Amino acid sequence: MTARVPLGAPPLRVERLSLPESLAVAATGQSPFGALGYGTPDDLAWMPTVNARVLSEAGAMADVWHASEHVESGTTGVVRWRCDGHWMLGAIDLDESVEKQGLAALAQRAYRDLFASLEQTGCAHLLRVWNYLPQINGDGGGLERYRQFNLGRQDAFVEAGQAAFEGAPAACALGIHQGALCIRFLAGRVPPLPIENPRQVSAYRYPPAYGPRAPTFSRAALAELGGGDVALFISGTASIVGHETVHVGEVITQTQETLRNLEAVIAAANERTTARFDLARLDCVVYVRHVADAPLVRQVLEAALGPAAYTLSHAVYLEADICRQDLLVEIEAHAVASGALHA
Ligand code: 3EB
Repeated sequence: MTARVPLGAPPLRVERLSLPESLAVAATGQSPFGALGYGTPDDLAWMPTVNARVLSEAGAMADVWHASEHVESGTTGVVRWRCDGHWMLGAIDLDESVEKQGLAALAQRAYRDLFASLEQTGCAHLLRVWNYLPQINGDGGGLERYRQFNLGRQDAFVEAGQAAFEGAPAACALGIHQGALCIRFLAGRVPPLPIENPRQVSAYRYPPAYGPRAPTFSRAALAELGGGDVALFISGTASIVGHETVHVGEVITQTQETLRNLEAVIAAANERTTARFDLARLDCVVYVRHVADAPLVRQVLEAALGPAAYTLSHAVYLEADICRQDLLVEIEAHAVASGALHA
């Protein structure tokens, strides 16, 4: 028996589907709670999309979330959200050419509204955040745009009284070539359990060499979903040991190091739950800076996991810039397994 998810809360479920499968789910009339689309059309209100080129053969994909059938949608400032009273999915798209604000100020405004939307819906706890920034490695007037983003994001967390260090949500931050500043998030009524990676310095403790403000995220988070299930949300994971990039310029060894980091995060998570998570059973998104590297990354995954691994057949490959100029690949993931969090 799980006691932490409030009584009466519908269990949250997720499935990774092709675009046609996702549209078929929606066509049954039982409109899904919400989805995060990869390379999907940008006109589906329930499926905010990530504006990055899909490199995997299956083409456009979506992570479709299901909760109760009573989904309310609304807006809070710049946030569009869907909420069933227990779980919430939110999306922000801010076009910098329209907003005429620097990226730090824009990020701060986006996160201010994000926290206001959590308050409005009562889903006070962030389970996972996905950040997509146009030209992430570009110069934003003397400071790299990712570093500007980190400034505004941390300011907003501190201003809202949200955990900006220990207890920060699981997240990723990737660069898209063009489009709006996009933030997507999943929230619930129960705080998740943050997980760090013993091989890496916590990102919120990165030294100032990486920018005036540290990135605001935990390496992973565990959350009970109801129905006896636990979710593991693994943040963007790359070839970083301690706080330093390793294997600069080498996509194959960067991928191998990334897998070691994923293993370490999964092992740390497994210590905190009766659920069993496994590198070979993840829904991954693999971001590659250079399209030509995608087959090499795939070969490393296949060699490490075996050709029949679930992780391999369910991975979505996207072309994206990684937040550090010297990183060529980043992998994020989620998984759901039956179990409970340790008391
Ligand atoms: C790293 O480990 C790689 O700024 O939200 C990974 C996940 C990274 C999330 C973020 C950045 C973020 O530092 C970059």
